[in-house]
Amino acid sequence: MKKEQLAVYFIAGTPNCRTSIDETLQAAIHGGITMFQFREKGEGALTGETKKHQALRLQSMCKQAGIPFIVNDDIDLAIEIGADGVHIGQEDEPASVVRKKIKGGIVGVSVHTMDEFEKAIIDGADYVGTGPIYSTATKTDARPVAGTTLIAKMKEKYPHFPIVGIGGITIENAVDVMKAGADGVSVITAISHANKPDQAASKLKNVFSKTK
Ligand code: 3NM
Repeated sequence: MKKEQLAVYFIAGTPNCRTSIDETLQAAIHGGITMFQFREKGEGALTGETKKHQALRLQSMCKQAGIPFIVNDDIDLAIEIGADGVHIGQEDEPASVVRKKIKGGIVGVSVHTMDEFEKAIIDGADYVGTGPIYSTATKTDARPVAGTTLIAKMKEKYPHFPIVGIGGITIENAVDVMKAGADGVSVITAISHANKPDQAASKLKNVFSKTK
């Protein structure tokens, strides 16, 4: 994958969206997001065939737009529908195992310490997401707020490895995440709860363009 694809990385599942997830993603694509992750979690989350059909609709929108479609956690679904990749956390199967299953696809890993970061690199991750950078209400089991210090340290040691910040990122604070060295920002609320998700995505893209 190219680092530039992390610039504006939108994540969503149906419970995160105020209107339909299809409309929200279409608007976000229109606004210029560079990558999308289907993260179907929480109260009211779809399962089974309904989840699969939702995934297929979103995948097709991403394909048309030429942006990677990533599935959160559900490796079997990702393989079944031929997603561009998966994103896993520390509680999921080890990245080394997922790397083998997903073959040439993108493997993203959530990391919270330098040790987890270095292990993800060794295990064959293509990028890491680190957070929560700021306070977030979206992930109930999020770790303590980390700020941007870890991103800066990670970039100092591995300047070329793709890193995206996540957690509580907004149009206003995205600039600090980019300046700390992140290759992009991952957001749920900043786009999915925006009155105009297309404008929110486009503003985040502008922050990226001005800092990189
Ligand atoms: N992972 P929002 S924080 C999915 O810290 C996720 O690893 C996090 O949502 C981590 O942009 C988070 O609404 C939630 O804050 C991000």
